[in-house]
Amino acid sequence: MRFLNYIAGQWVPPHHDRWFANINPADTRDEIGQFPLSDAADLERAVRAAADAFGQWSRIPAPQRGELIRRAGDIFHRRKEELAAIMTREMGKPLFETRGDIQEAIDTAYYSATETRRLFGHTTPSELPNKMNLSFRMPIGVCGIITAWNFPIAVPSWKIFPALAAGNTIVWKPSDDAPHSANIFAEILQEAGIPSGVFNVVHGNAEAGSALVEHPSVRLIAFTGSTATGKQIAQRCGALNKKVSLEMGGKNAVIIMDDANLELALDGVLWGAFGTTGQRCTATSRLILHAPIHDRFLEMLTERASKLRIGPGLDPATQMGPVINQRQLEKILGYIAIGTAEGARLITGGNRLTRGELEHGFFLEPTIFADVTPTMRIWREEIFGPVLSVTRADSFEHAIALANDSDYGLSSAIYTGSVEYAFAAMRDIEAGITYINAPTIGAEAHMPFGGIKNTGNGHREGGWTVFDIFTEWKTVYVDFSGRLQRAQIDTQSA
Ligand code: UN1
Repeated sequence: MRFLNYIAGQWVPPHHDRWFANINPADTRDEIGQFPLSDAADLERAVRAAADAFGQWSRIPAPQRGELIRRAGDIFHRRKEELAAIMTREMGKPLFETRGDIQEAIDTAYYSATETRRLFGHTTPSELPNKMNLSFRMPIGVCGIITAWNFPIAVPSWKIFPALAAGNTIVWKPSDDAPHSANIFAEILQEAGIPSGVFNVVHGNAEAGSALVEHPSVRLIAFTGSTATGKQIAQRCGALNKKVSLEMGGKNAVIIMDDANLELALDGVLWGAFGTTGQRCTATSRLILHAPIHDRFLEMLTERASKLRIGPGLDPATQMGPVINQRQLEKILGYIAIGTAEGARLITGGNRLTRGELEHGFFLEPTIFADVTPTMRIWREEIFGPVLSVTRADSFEHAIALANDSDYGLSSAIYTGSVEYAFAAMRDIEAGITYINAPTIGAEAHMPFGGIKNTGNGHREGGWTVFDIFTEWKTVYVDFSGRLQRAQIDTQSA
């Protein structure tokens, strides 16, 4: 079956007759369909449609745009089960997780819809008499959105709904590992009544992504994906003077102190490290254990990790699904070999799973390395798979130093019973997000989301802060004095 691009409210084939296959990672014999391998000509059509739609869309009163976004949230709610199955089939995570992914988009839709009645600006006193100062948010224009496959609906929704709420139009290049979900997104926005051309989907690989970045009418790029790709995009956007917002990699640490509730910490580490098969930018990939509990916790963790039920995400008994594709499977196995060669101690997992039906998918064992040191590559580099690197800390200060010994800074967590440790960690951990007695995953739609160091470039999606990405400020001075008033000059002190 062939799926199409969504441009100017129409479903259209790619300009050149080129297609790519979308495969179920749990069973590679199952092809979901062929999707357009679009090029610059397809992008040209989509960007033109978005540019043409901008004038009218941006002038619709924001609360009316919000009403359409709210409707989209309702339709996501109605189609949740159907869409969860589509997502699981194309990207592998279990159904309970894909349902959560859609819920995050529903939450974001409702949040963005209500924000259209705020979008607050500031008014300030003027330094001159009979003059008024105000400021408000303006939309930017055509926004280019490029996203990853691990949250095929939630993460795009973090960008799409606020961008629309603010009055922008969109061209979205979704991941070629989760294109079917993107088409459902388009169907839902169409049904919700988002006018033709306001929202466009163009499928493809890096060629399509780069045509989007390069297009002169695209004023902003919002990207979620790898740090390597994000940096390349940022360089191009720098050269072209485009606004760019980047959500990139993570190497998120959990600290467990000796006064922690270890059962609680155990559940949190398992969920953080092996939820979504470790394929989250917020996944727990480093574990720092306070020396007095190190051996005991490692034992508890190994036992539970080795019992996780691995299988196809469509099977309700499955706790951890496959990884996304062959390339990623090989990359993760490569890191496991690197960890062993670097001298880390492999305490569980490490292998591909091929028993029975699993041989047709990209299944890996949950893998844990102990005695990892901060110079090792498995400590420093984002693996994006079910691999956890564990180390030992002699003290709280040592634990914080280890957590901060990273080139990334997205999420982090500490498990402790002590107010002193908790508050010191909130202050001292270098990361955009810190959880106290909770795992590194679990961001909510209405709070800022993003990270420091190699994770981001200073922007925050989610919550009110996302509007700093998708708007520009207009400052307005209204002088009703009827005469020339000179700021700074007429107000000089003697
Ligand atoms: C991502 O991995 O790109 O907090 C986003 C979480 C999710 C979002 C993850 N709500 O893990």
